[in-house]
Amino acid sequence: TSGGVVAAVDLGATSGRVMLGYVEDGMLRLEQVARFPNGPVPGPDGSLRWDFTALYRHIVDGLTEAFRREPGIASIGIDSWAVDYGLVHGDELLGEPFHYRDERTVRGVETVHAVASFDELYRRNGLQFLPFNTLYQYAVEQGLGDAEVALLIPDLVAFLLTGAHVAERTNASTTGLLDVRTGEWDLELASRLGIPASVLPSLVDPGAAIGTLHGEARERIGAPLEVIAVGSHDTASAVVAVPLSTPDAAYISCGTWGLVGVELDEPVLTDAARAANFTNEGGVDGRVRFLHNVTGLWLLSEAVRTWEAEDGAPIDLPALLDAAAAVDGDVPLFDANDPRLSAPDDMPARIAAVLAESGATAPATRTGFARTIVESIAQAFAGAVATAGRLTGRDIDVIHVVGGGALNRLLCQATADRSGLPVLAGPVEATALGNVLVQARAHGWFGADATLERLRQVVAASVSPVRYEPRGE
Ligand code: LFR
Repeated sequence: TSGGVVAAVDLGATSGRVMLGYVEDGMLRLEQVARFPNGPVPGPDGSLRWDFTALYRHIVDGLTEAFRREPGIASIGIDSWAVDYGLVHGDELLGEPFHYRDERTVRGVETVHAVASFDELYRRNGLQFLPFNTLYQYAVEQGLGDAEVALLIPDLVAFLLTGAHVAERTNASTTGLLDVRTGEWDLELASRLGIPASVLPSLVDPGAAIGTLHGEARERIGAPLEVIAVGSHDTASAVVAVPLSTPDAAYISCGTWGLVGVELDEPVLTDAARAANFTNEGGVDGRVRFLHNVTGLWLLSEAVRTWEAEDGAPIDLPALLDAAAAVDGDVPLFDANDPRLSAPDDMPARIAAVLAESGATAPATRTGFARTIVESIAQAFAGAVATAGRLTGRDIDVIHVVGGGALNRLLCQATADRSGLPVLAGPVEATALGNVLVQARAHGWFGADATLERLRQVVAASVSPVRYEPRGE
């Protein structure tokens, strides 16, 4: 077999990375070139934004270093969190992109639902209700009319690098403006919502060539490298790299969020799926990511951030989790998806308030608190896995946990215990691996027409998941 090396830009809500991905003898290996922090920053008007300008600088620096280390790079692929976008006029980005946790979306939901009910939207776009879905953000977007084009974050990076306007399809599926049946823009819905068709770029599929580095990016990075579309929604890339071990396996892509579900060939748009708020997002190769968003490690990282601010010193998270694992007896649980827990700041106080409402008392120690958070996430994971099985008629027999959460042993064990199912944890770097795999396939390194199943064999050959057995009562 053949092989080579590609660069993957992978932007998460708390950090971004540039990686080199090597494919040799049907195996995959990643090397981290750059890692940089990310997170909400206050905008002018008190809004929550992303510091996209800084992110882009880190990306170009990282790619420059990647090319210096590895002049043989065959292409670049970009993925990030979903739904957020930049408005562009000419070469200019009209302001830093809003963070999906900004509260303006509340107004957007009202505006959109006055035109199209959630029931109708679900029939058209198949998406679970999340107040930050792009269409709600567009509804309150002042500058939409002045923009030449609106580009989702990975497409925005690709535009700055190459000059091309595209909308990669897996990520476009999270806007709410893509027809779930045809995979094309729903122009009728867009027009009813006052969204000009001109701001919606042409759709491309993972594996398509987007363009070649141009202008300043080409000068800085040093070569006319090609940018290739990958599953540019990070979750779509992560699902590519889940080494699904049985036909009825479920997955949890666990980072800031826990995306809990199964892969399907066709969307499920039943009343039951809508009521359970399950989403039909677009996957690579036209697959459907039928899943539910559970608030994931956000709860823990925000709590830790608050405690660190109180202490004025960093907290050793692995040590905290080890201590939390040793806590004896039951801890109180709360609903991880309570909307009051989605905004930043004061997470321990927010959780304590939610607990108090149900008559429970928050644990007095940080260790107890950490245990409560992890068990509550695991409980929500187990519930969503059971619901995914019920809604699809599948008898789920194993749960694959990928992403950073795969390193959290307490969470993996608690998920096994609470679901009664074995958990296979890993790969931790699923998102970057999925990004690399789709580029590698486009270069023909796995032979002509390699299927997703073939790509997953490569993952299975390259990483060994850690197995957690459920501990019965
Ligand atoms: C995970 C993720 C989720 C999406 C959320 C917001 O990183 O992409 O799939 O619902 O972030 O974009």
